[in-house]
Amino acid sequence: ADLTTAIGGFHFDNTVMNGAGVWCYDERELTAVDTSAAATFVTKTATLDPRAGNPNPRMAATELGSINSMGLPNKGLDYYLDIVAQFHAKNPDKPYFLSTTGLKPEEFTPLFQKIAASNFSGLVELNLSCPNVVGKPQIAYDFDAVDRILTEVTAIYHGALGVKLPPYFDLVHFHNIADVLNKFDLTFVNTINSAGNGLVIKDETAAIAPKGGLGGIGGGYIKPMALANVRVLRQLLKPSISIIGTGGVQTGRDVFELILCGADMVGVATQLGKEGPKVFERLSTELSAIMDAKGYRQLSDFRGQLRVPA
Ligand code: RRO
Repeated sequence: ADLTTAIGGFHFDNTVMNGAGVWCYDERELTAVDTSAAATFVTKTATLDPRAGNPNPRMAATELGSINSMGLPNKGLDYYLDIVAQFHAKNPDKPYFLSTTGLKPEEFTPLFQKIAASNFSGLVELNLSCPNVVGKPQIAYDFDAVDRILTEVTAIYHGALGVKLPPYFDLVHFHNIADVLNKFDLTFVNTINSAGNGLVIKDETAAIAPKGGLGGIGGGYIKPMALANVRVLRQLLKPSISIIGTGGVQTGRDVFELILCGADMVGVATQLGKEGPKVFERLSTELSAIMDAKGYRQLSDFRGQLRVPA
């Protein structure tokens, strides 16, 4: 089957990629995703200055998924701008995603001035949903803050821009975030980040150390929330905003279901961490088999076509 897709004017030869944070920290990891069956990669979320992140242990995999409180460890914006430029030089027709965020309100302008001044020509994914920096709330749960940040950023940055969102759990909140995002010329939305501040216990002990054991939950635990967030945001966002669906993908069936809810591209994080970059080949093969069995030749044959009982 034909698994090609597009986001804005950017074309991709597959529909699965990594979710930010997994297999994207440095040149070695990015190269492994770049040379896999993945459509492309997104970098680890970059801050203006490099960060070490939270103390270990800060990530744990479980049978059902994962918990992490990495605390935004990254090599800094300059590193990722430089490395993406190198990949772009080798593969001029392959669009790449750069993830970034500010740690305080004053950082967004210098971040985007720097990106605008660089030769970056891919898509920027502005992470508004990191749950793990001590003392910092998840920005996208504050709708006025999102409005202020996007007003500021879109005034100085005119390249392709999207936002990474946390899961929403209330229909009023879906409307609130969609009303803000629809005011801007965004190219895409990526939904969902991990579900913030869960707790996993092993042997009467929290699985991770930071934040008293609390961390973002990923994997199979959050798939129903990912499906709902993709589905409802597809219904509420203007059609010019594409959707990357991320959350709980373990099989080609999960990729299929996110597309059925309206996803244009699908992100894989927890399962990529467990299985490594060969996961993209398996997911593509499984998705193709499902499409072939149903007689779907391309993703647009079923994208957004979820049926609901009458
Ligand atoms: O680095 C992290 O702790 C982290 C980030 Br920035 C994020 O967006 N989502 C997540 O689960 N962990």
